[in-house]
Amino acid sequence: MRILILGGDGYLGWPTAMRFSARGHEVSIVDNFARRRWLQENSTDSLTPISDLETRLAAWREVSGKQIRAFVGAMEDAAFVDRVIADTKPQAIVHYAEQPSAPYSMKSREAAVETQYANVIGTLNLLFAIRDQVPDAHLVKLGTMGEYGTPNIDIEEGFIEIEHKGRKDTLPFPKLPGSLYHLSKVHDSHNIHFACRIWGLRATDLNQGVVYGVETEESVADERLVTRFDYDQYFGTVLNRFCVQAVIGHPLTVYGEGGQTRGFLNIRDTLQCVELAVLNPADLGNFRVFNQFTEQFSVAELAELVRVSAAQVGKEVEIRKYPNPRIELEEHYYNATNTKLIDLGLEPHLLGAELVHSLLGIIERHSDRVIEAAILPTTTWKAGELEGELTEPAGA
Ligand code: USQ
Repeated sequence: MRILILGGDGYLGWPTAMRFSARGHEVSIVDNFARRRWLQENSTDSLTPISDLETRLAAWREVSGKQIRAFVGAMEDAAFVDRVIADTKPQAIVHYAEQPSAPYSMKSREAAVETQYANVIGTLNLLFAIRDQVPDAHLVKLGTMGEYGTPNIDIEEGFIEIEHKGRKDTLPFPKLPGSLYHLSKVHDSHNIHFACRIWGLRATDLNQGVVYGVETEESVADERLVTRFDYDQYFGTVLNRFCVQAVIGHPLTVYGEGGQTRGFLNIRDTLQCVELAVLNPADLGNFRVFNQFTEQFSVAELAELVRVSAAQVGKEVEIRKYPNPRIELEEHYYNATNTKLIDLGLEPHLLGAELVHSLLGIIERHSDRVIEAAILPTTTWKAGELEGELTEPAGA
């Protein structure tokens, strides 16, 4: 298939590009290196030393004998998006090209606007390009489990059958996102659903949980192929952060009580899920939603897993409760459905001590690169404490 990967230089995009290329698909990628820039602006960097895109592509050619085409530009640039779609005529488009961090989106008004503009306008540009040039193409969009928030009922896969005043319908599942980033994905979902209903496009929204891990089948072949691994307050996800903290002897940063429960998955399973979605496309006019995670854990459970696993390899780790910089429930009901990808054949890599040991080993090799100042949160969710932006005191 001709597959276009948007955000193909990122944490998940780069491994996804290699995965499809290895399997003989014709892969093109788009990126504007925003992720590299955001990290730099926040005086931090990927733990793994990542090559620039040119080196990655050359290394991939050398290792696999296969070619990945690259386009450098921003999804907010409509003319650029149109040109890429015209040039590549994709049959499937995997869209990761968004600002992915909740804390970053809450950092300042500027960062919030940047997040929603890049994510919502970028996706909108893409929808028009698909409508006008490749209306049969299947859009596989990376959404987030965080669109649903933490309601006190079971979370369904995108839609819920409800009975109201004696009548029944199947409607989009209610959304209660916890950050302006997560909200940007809600806006995307609505726009994509609209494009499927009104223009007859086809799309799969992958509502992904929190990803952990770094190695994939393809990335281990050559060190120039490694993907990024972030552990800073903005772009590091919780388990990756805890593992870095364990290696450098920093207390594990549990925010608040640690009862926050989320869906999690291994980076290898992200690739499996995206591949399953691409190979089993939605019908024309259909907007599908898959909940993309394999297991649920609370933050406290993850901290305990890291503590115990680290102890097994001789590392003493302290778990510490920090004041929660976010506004979120710290004890809550959480039960999300995730059967659609399993039905398509997903075989999960489950989380255990072995994976943590392997992550600790990889981190150890690069531990001299850890920038400790980037770990503790400085951005908070609370009104009046948005970094450097609010001029009026709260409530004024
Ligand atoms: N947390 C801690 N300590 C930390 C970091 C996080 O206790 O040092 C807590 C957070 O307060 C939150 C939970 O761990 O309750 C998850 O936080 P996270 O930073 O790992 O994940 P989140 O902000 O939800 O965002 C990440 C990705 C995002 C994706 C989302 C999926 O960055 O792109 O959409 O996971 S989900 O969480 O299902 O919405």
